[in-house]
Amino acid sequence: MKNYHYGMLSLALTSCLAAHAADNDKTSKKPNVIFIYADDLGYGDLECYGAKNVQTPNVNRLASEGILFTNAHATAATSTPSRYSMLTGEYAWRKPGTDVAAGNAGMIISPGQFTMADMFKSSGYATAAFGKWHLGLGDKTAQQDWNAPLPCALGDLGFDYSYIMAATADRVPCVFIENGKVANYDPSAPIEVSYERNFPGEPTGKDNPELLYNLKPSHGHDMSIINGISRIGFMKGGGKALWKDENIADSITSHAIDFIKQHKDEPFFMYFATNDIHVPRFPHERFRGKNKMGLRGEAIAQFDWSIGQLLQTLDKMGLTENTLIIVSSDNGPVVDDGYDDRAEELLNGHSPTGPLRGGKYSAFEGGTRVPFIVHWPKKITKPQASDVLVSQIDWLASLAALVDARVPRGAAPDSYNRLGNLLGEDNTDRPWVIEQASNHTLSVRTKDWKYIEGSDGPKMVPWGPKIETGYLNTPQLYKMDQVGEVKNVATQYPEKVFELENILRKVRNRSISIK
Ligand code: NG6
Ligand code: CA
Repeated sequence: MKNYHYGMLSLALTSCLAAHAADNDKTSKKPNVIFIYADDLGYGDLECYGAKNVQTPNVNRLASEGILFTNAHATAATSTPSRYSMLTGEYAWRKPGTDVAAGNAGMIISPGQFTMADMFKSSGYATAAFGKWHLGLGDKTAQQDWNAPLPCALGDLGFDYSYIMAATADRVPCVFIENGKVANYDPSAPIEVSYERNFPGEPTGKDNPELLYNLKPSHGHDMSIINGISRIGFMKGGGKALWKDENIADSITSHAIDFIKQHKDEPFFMYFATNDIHVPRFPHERFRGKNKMGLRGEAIAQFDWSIGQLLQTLDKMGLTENTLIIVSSDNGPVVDDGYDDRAEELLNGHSPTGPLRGGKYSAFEGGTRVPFIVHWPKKITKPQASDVLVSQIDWLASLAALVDARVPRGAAPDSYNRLGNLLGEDNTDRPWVIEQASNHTLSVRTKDWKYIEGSDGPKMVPWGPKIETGYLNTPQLYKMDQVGEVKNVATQYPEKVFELENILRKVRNRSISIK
């Protein structure tokens, strides 16, 4: 009896100790990290940021359990430079060839560069990328053979696994690339791609508008037709490897879920870059007719659904607690970006930028101030909204600090460890943030001011989208205690203009640093 009792006690004790050890193990275990990187999602496009015409319950959940940032900035107002800077920690404007890339651009990040994925990998993480890439593939622009493994791809940049779109959904090739090879390759339909000339006999949106049964262009986008939608660039073949736009979110999401399941027992880093809500907006049937903003609203709902799927998977596997999730966007929003999807007429009072001026492409805040949410239940226990000034350029150095990774000397030169900001433990503003507009005009944003350097360029985006560029041939200065750039006060505060100009000059020539 006695023995039995002792036995029970010791059994209970051992299992208690074991549980404790497991607990310790769990607490010391590195968090999984998931970047959910939306495309063209504006500061005002999510319900938790004030959107009224669309429900985003899954992002709302992340915001209400984590930190919702109201003064967070992408580094550029278009995709390629923004992604380049975020993934390498180097401002894209330092490196030629980082503007919006064609679908047959060669790899823009060179294999020798240190990337976010290298950083996580060096710290023992399994790493993967899903969805929109838009940073080039293969070693030479326009020379890729899409029918064979590409000589360099994401595996050379630190990603163990990748299932991506070469560029954007509005650019050919319209196939997924899995680990550097066309996924679901169809040998009966060899793939050819050109951004210069069409292939004989292939229809285009321009010459064969009767074949555009899914979406018609409003400007540009009148070249090869895939899935009843014309694109930028020419492509031939593809066969069963060609994507269907309505299934893109499902494909990306299901591959990401598989990756989570496969790596549930080791720390993983996942770059989950959605196609939503970039054009062509063509979400799955099950989202149709459910939003009064039409396709653009439905694409936002689909974006939120993808997040819900990831969360459900993490919840089911007991991984949510120790997974750090970041939700953000590569640049600000645009309404008509080249397809006749009625986005403009159906806004129904919705403002994609919220109260901000400008939008995608623009030097104004709407171009680069984006939604930003950090969720990590184990560490962030006090949900909050934070107006601390932060930039995506710092993600690399900050997360390196979190996972104890060493960044090689000279790598990620513009990225600073601001981990305290991201976790809500330090609300000191970044002293300045640099933003790049689509014509390379740079701005310096501080907590209180915004300086936009003088530049050539029209007042409005000249090719279709109705967006103020923020360009002026003299320097502009705005007080940021008013939301959005209200009044240019450059002539009233010449010393302030000088001070911010000076910061920009020093950042350019790398003679300034911050803590
Ligand atoms: C523009 C495209 C636009 C979009 C953008 C890149 C035209 C007329 N417009 O050139 O539709 O693709 O490039 O967007 O072609 S981004 O979000 O990937 O930067
Ligand atoms: Ca974008």
